[in-house]
Amino acid sequence: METVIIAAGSNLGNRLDYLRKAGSFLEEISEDEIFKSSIWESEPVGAAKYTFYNSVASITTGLRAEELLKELKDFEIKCGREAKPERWGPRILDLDIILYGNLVIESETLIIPHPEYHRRLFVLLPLLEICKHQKVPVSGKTIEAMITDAPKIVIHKSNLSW
Ligand code: PH2
Ligand code: MG
Ligand code: MG
Repeated sequence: METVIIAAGSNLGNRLDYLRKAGSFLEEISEDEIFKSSIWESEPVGAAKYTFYNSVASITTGLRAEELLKELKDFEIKCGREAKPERWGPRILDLDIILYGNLVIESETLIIPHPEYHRRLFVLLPLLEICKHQKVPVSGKTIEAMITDAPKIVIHKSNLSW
């Protein structure tokens, strides 16, 4: 069993509804209680457009990382996401593996830890809510330290629950 951090984002359609669906799905696949951050509203980063709802969850799973990735992709598609979306195009639901225990892998299909998350406040601020003191693999940095160094964006914590 591993503790896995998954980031959820949506910037298309009924964003809250999609995050709530994702929350129920993560509860179903987790072998233990899951921990969910608040929902944060954040400006699009990179070439993306439209404001996102973002959140992160910590789950427990016996699935291997590649198997978990497949489950997440299948669920995105089941919710109505296109199978081959544009890189920066709007998405009803994006579920990314951020950390998988202390695993470090770099394959054709999967890089863990997620290669960009340490620069993304829309992942780091929710992550701080659910695991404050964790030091992460590879850099050994704390989440607080990554937050200090990450590029600033417009981001607000909402009162919505998922
Ligand atoms: N996801 C991206 C690109 N840009 N910006 C925000 N604010 N939130 C996201 O989830 C996001 C993004 C690619 O998946
Ligand atoms: Mg993704
Ligand atoms: Mg993503």
